[in-house]
Amino acid sequence: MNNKNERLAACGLTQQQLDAYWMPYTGNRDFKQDPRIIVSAEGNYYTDVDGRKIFDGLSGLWTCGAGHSRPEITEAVSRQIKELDYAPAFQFGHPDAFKLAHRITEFMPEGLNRVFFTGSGSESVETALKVARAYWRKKGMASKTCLIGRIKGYHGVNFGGISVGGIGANRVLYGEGIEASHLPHTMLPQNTFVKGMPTEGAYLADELEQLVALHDASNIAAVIVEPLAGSAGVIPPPVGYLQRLRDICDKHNILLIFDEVICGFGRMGANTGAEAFGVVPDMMTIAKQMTNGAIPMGALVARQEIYDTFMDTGGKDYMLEMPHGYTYSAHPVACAAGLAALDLLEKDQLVSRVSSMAPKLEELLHSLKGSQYVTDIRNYGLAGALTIESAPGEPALRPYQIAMSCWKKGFYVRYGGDTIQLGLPFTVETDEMDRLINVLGESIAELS
Ligand code: PXG
Ligand code: PLP
Repeated sequence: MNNKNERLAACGLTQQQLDAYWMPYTGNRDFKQDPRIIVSAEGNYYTDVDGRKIFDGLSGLWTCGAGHSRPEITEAVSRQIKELDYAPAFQFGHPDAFKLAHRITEFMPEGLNRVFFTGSGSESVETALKVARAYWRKKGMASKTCLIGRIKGYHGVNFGGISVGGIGANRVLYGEGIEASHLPHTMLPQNTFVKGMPTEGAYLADELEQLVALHDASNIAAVIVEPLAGSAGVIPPPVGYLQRLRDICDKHNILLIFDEVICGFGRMGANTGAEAFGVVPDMMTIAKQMTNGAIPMGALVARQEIYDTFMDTGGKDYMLEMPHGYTYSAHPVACAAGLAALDLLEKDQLVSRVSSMAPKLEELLHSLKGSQYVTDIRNYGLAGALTIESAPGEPALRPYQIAMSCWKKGFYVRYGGDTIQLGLPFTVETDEMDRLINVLGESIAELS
């Protein structure tokens, strides 16, 4: 169907309905001229309103690694919604919340064993930043408030997250945020086209010493980084970099937070980015893959000592130790989805499947080196990205054109900034990767 009105009619939509929806992170005007409407999904494929099967090259939005509509998850969700559709999260609990919290601690690196539930990655980040400040206050060090992020970091869209975030486009419209400083990013010119982790660049972590010299450690609460930067275009950490950040944080009594909303739950070929890169943070934010994307959910996972600090200084037992929480924290249906998603990850051994398929993605993706406008290629686990040389004055144009061409050819890939991003389903087959990379190559070749 090339005609927009035919397509709307086929899914029973009117122009007014199309207009009513203010779409997130979308070129609304472009979309509404030529809507891309998905009506169902199964395994590694979507079906669009034209009845076309489309390969899911980003696992949703980095959410659905186990593939779509897995019966184990949909059945757990339907069972739960029939039995317990909602339970208040404040002052009351339901069994699955405790079970999921415990399952998550088993999945985490040793030491991260207290789980605070949220409804999304953005909420997890706000929770982490608030806990970091409150932790130091509880310890009698109330001046430790400054938060340090990193250039190119993505930490969701709320005010704390965009303040520590380092993607200019996500900040400029919104005015003043909260007190934050930024480490430099780790994309060195000499690391272009490096496969996996670059060997050069650990020294960039030493910039944290400069920020400590500037602000003084007595004023710094925490450093937050994605172990591998996802949204900015899959930037793996240089070898030794995260370890060096860990060491400097320890030296100066600064909390280290890993934002693992993309890295967590298998994408790196290990349970977490922390495990893949061998560095354990003090707190970790998770979301997305946690429920295989089926129901919105996120969490903050903290070291016990952080939790205990709140418990030990919380006044009378019936008083709140931390006035913070969301209406949908530990939503019973989300908890059921979370438990089923973890079961599935383990039953199908999907984490080790990621590490066994990763070399193939690396080989195929890097075969695009030499294609016109491709100025860098990066990969780790089942994540990969291309940097595309800007068209004059329009850095986002070519990635958009590439992604739209792929969509027309039956492949969904993500475009953002000057990059094309892939986050393959953990269930991807080699021939699907072959076809995806071929189509990507064709779409790049078509650019004028
Ligand atoms: N932290 C990180 C590291 C993320 O990647 C968030 C926080 C925010 O999560 P919520 O659930 O509030 O969206 C994210 C989300 C992309 C893309 O294509 C990435 C995200 C979201 C949408 C698209 O790179 N990351
Ligand atoms: N705004 C109002 C008026 C509310 O009553 C609440 C929650 O009770 C919120 C915002 C926060 O909503 P949530 O808990 O879903 O983040």
